[in-house]
Amino acid sequence: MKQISSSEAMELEAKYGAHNYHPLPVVLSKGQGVFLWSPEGKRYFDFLSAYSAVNQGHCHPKIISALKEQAEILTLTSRAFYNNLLGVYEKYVTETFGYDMVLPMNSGAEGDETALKLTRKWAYTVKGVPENKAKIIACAGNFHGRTISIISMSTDPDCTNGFGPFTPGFEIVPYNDIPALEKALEDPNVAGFLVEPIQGEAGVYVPTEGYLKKAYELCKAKNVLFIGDEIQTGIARTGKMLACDHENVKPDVLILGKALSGGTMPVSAVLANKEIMLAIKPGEHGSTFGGNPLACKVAIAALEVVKEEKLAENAEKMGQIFRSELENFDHPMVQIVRGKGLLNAVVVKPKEGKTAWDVCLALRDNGLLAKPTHDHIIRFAPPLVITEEQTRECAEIIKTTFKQF
Ligand code: IF1
Repeated sequence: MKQISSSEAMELEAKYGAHNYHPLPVVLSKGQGVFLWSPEGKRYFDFLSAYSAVNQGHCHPKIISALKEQAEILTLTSRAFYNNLLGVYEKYVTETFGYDMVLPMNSGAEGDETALKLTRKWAYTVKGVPENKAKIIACAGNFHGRTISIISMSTDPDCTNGFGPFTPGFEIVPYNDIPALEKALEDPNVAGFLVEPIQGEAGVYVPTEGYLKKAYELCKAKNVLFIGDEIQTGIARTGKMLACDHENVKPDVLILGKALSGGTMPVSAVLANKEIMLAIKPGEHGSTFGGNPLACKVAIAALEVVKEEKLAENAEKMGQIFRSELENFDHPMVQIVRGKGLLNAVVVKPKEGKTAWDVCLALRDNGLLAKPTHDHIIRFAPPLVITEEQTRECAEIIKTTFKQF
């Protein structure tokens, strides 16, 4: 196929594609490891990692060969029949994260929707909440996906304006606020508490040490399911296999996505123990592609890479280097540096009308790709395969770029 130029690519998207995004003006046509290239051959360090979906690095050879091999054998059977890889994958992923069972889905939003349905079903059939009275508590500033029920929990007008009416049964509490959660848990109809261990979209909002543990204990005391959305924070991103591991919290319901496939295809999963998972009976939930053999093969390879290459340990080490480099950097626009592992962000103070967006444009020109979230926060999240030398080089690029302002 003819290689189109960056400008042609952007023109085509503007003309034929829905305008549901405002991308940074850069076009990518090749990825390998921590690098991305434009059609014109310019190389960039990827500091977004497709929002933590390519933790293993772009086009990881082991994951790609698993994808290619299975693609020529069997890609999809639907769950109307069994296939030879789903059980093997289910055993592998449940043993990896320490749960009895897994319900395989595709996108992260489908993972969250599945967790919400599972929690409600458990509330009615196990906890004994009256039918249609189940409530799920979520946090202000959350991001769990874009479906109508999920945005019904959102406090971000960009996610909700013009999409009503909304699904009932959700209550919002401030994030990182134990007293507020304790009060909300007084309601006997509460079925679950859905939380991101670190709020990614909110701007890498790391809660107070002990928040997750205390929240978990309060849920346990009220027989409420602690639902951990680790779609962005999981799979080694924050320096542990799961961000909840930093506080030794084991969610009753765990939601995974993104890097579960190493960024090759949508693969998500909901993990829980038997007494919760078996609340959903045959025929009550599923999806055409959920648990397809191609996804199973790829997800096993993607998780093996995380373990074999010790990506959690590397994320921990490189994250400390990255934050220390930037914390010692004095610049009027760099207000706060925060994060865990290789999920970090810089809160930018506008200067003479220049904003985080302008900084990201300049970073792009200097060969590093990152994107602002909520106007004034730049998230820095490279693939977890980044080396120490590359980490230091990128910290220099970021500092040099800020010095241009
Ligand atoms: C977009 C944000 C990040 C997620 C968590 C579930 C999902 C996501 C914690 C849903 C997805 C993506 C979606 C993408 C941009 C990106 C994002 F900016 F939207 F909020 F990462 F922070 N739970 N996050 O982060 O997974 O259905 O997308 O597979 O929609 O713009 P998905």
